[in-house]
Amino acid sequence: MLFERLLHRTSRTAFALLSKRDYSGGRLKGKNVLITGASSGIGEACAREFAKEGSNLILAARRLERLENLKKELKQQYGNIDIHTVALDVSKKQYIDCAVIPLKEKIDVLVNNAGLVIGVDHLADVSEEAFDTMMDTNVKGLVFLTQAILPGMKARQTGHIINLGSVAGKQSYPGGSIYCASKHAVDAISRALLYELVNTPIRVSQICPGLVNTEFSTVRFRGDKEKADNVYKGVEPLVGQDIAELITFTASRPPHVNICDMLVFPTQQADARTVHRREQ
Ligand code: NDP
Ligand code: 8X3
Repeated sequence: MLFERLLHRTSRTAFALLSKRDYSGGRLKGKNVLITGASSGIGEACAREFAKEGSNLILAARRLERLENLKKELKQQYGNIDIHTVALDVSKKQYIDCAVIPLKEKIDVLVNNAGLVIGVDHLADVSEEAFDTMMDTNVKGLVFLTQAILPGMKARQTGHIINLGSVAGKQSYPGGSIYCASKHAVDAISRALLYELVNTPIRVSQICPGLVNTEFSTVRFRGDKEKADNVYKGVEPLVGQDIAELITFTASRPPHVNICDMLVFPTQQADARTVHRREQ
């Protein structure tokens, strides 16, 4: 009995220690982190994870009210960090040019996360509007924002750019031509940047998730929640926090370590089209 109680207490202590594991080594404390698309999903989860690590946050998205609510919540939880919010549509270059991005010259980590997919139309039927929206957001937005932030990183000879790629940037599938093209572009841009910055201390990483249950599919199906939920039926998808933890892990490696490219699936996914689903 005594032995059992001792064992129980020891395993509880071990669990408590494990759950407090500090993989970041405190390296993110006080860093200025700009996250685009922080009003939902992966971006919002990133805000929570970086806040937990003591980073200062600059949160950008179109839905300012959501950012303000998130800021309020995180400020209550972690009073000692600075949090700024920016209403920003990354698909409009003129908005990026004239947006007041707090600490623009002092961004340590840029998480280029804002992105979307519209529809599952085959190429022949893709509207020009959907085409433009995906390219302007996922590719041009990422490029223009990087162009706005990179000079400050170069001047300070420090920084980390973390781009949200996708399995769709490694592999195309029917009904995803333009989205896949946009994420293949993110893949190409991330790699080119890696070469261009190899002689600097600035790091470039790409995180490429498979199925993550966020508002992503609801946006894809233009608000049709039932169709969106079907995407995750019979499988346990990733959630925003799973990716956010990998992003903070990536950002918190020592300066000589760069995780360049990370492909992340739920365990029951093997590629963009191969997903093992339980019988319903
Ligand atoms: P969500 O739809 O939950 O979040 C998307 C975020 O992007 C929102 O905060 C949205 O904010 C923002 N956003 C969209 N358009 C713009 C714009 N023009 N300007 C500024 N912000 C914008 O989806 P996820 O969190 O899943 O997506 C985040 C990233 O992860 C995307 O790049 C996506 O391609 C990628 N990804 C997602 C996967 C998934 O399965 N969910 C898998 C692989 C990659 P707002 O509407 O307020 O502007
Ligand atoms: C999102 C993953 O498979 O819907 O980038 O394209 S997928």
